[in-house]
Amino acid sequence: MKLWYNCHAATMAGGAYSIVENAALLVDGERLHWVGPLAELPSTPISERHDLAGAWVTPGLIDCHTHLVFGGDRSGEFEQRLQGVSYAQIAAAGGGIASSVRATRAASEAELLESALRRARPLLAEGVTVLEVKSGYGLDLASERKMLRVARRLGEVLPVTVRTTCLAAHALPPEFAGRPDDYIAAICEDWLPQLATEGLVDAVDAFCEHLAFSPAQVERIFQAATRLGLPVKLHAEQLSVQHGAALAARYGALSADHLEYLVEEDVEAMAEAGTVAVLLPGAFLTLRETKLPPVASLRARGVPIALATDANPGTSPVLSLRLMLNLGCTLFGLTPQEALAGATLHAARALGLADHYGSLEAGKYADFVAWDINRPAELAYWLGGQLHTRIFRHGKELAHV
Ligand code: DI6
Ligand code: FE
Repeated sequence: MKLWYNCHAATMAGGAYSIVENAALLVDGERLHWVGPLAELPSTPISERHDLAGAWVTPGLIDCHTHLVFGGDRSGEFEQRLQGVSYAQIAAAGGGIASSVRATRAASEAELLESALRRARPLLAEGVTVLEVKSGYGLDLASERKMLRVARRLGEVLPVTVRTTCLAAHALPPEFAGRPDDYIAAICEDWLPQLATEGLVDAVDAFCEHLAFSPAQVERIFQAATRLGLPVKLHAEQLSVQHGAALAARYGALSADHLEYLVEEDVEAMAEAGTVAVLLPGAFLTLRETKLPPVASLRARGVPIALATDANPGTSPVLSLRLMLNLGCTLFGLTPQEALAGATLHAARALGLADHYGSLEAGKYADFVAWDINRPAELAYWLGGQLHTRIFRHGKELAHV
């Protein structure tokens, strides 16, 4: 048994933000054996003792919504939008998601891995130990497979747990122009069963929006996922009311994400289903959206709220989850405590990993970060920069990433 002591811990134990001052952690191999006040340390043989010098310890951060794997570069679109060209105009001119699809199809697996590694490393360096990665810039079977394989490789090359999500229903590819229902059929009948058999899919997502797929089309995707025993999640209510969140809740979705246009009755559906609300302030900021997600109702009805980067080349070029803690507070009105729970405890639940990750509790993986800060609120307070940290994953300290 290894002991970490001389620290305070934001444990998230018992399903909510919670702290232990003058804490200690006992680690048995890859898992936490005990976490509590040092004064109550159980007597057990200890092989190593580590002094954390008064640090605050949190669970490893969890980024539960990213599109980290993609080819190409859309920083030129950023400049166009600054000149007043709209996201829709850029898309109509062949840019937007279609531009990432062309570049992703043209890139080799090695090239995609190399660029994804460059984007993942800064996330890991600030304490992310679990990362979700979506497909959705391939939009043909071979290219979706390529993206998901690269996502899996990220988890082999880097010290991070990766969950893969198939988002083939992200946009309509040119091959299916004018035939969205045929495209949905290809995903449901052909692609998903194959990709699932190949072990490449941990969950299934779709983009439910007037400029993407309708609730009826999304429902077919959800039915196919359910037949394959795969959990679902949804890009819902990002730009308009589609009642995607209620549809997701009906299918017991792990999460509904974005939610700026979420309506009251659908908050209730999410609460009843236990579906996590994943808020993405990076996309909100980048699109200069003004409609706020209904945080007060989510809170009032006890819907767990997670925060994630939505790292993607179009609407959220975000490489810092800790910055999302700040924006979750400043833009959406979360408290720093809610923000931290959102990037640990509730993010784990949004990935179906709550039994193993997201809090400092006996039996879970010993993924934790020791921060050189005075109060946990500092994690949401600083914009950017790199706080001094020691990062531990599965019981072992990471030298560097
Ligand atoms: N919502 C978004 O904001 C991104 N995808 C989605 O479903 C946009 C992705 C892009 O522009 O590349
Ligand atoms: Fe997204």
